[in-house]
Amino acid sequence: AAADNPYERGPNPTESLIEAARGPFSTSQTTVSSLSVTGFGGGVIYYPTDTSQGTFGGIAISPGFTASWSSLDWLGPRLASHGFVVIGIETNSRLDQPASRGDQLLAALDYLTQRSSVRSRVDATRLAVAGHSMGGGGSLEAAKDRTSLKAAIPLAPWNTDKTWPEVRTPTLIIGGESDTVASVSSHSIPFYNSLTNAREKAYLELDNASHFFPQTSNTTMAKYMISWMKRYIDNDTRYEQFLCPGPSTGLFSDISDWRQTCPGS
Ligand code: 9J3
Ligand code: ZN
Repeated sequence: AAADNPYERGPNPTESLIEAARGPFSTSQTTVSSLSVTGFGGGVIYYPTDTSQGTFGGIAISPGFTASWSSLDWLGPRLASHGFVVIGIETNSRLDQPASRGDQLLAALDYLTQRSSVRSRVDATRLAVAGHSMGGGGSLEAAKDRTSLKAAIPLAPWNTDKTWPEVRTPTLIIGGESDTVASVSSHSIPFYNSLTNAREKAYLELDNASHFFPQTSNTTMAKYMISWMKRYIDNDTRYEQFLCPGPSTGLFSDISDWRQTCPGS
């Protein structure tokens, strides 16, 4: 019950709740001009309109190489409607590399919690990062640099650095089985294997998915992102049922691989 966990938000989860196009919270959004911030390129903030339940955790998300936030923007309301304040960022340059994207994700979280118009809605102690491709590589960089982050979700991550023992943050890597830009054999899987000090980790591989799976609405990706963010930003153990044991990977699944360190094991 909420009495046991002050960060719990929303009803008891069901499979249909986490698969739905929207979660239980109504959301609004506000654009952040690049001219009003430093350290990243502006973006869009999505937030629950409800102010009656206390603060929400915060999530910063980076697009990939040459892409803008609009490439991922379906994720803004999808995640915010489950009770998170989400900032989807523009990078300073669309050519920025993963280490820079990591720094920009952290600058965006600092902006969100310290200066943004919604700062009073965000709990600055419960923050997370995600991103696509070089933005996914950037989310590993951000977690390495700021071990207080509660969750990280690299999506089809790309990075020349293959080893991430410095990361402590619970990290869910989502890869596409048929990705030829950031192949899972050279990126997601070595990254997952190298997360030897992450408090928890999981690897979700989407069957036959290309590098660009995060750029269109994807129910499987969304339901595990929501579950991971709820479990580790909100410490909401009601979501553990979707993560441990994880999904099946059989003939009729759209998941080709699932690996994890089950919470508590
Ligand atoms: O952000 C990405 O899509 C990275 C993949 C890539 O284009 O790497 C080649 C330099
Ligand atoms: Zn397959």
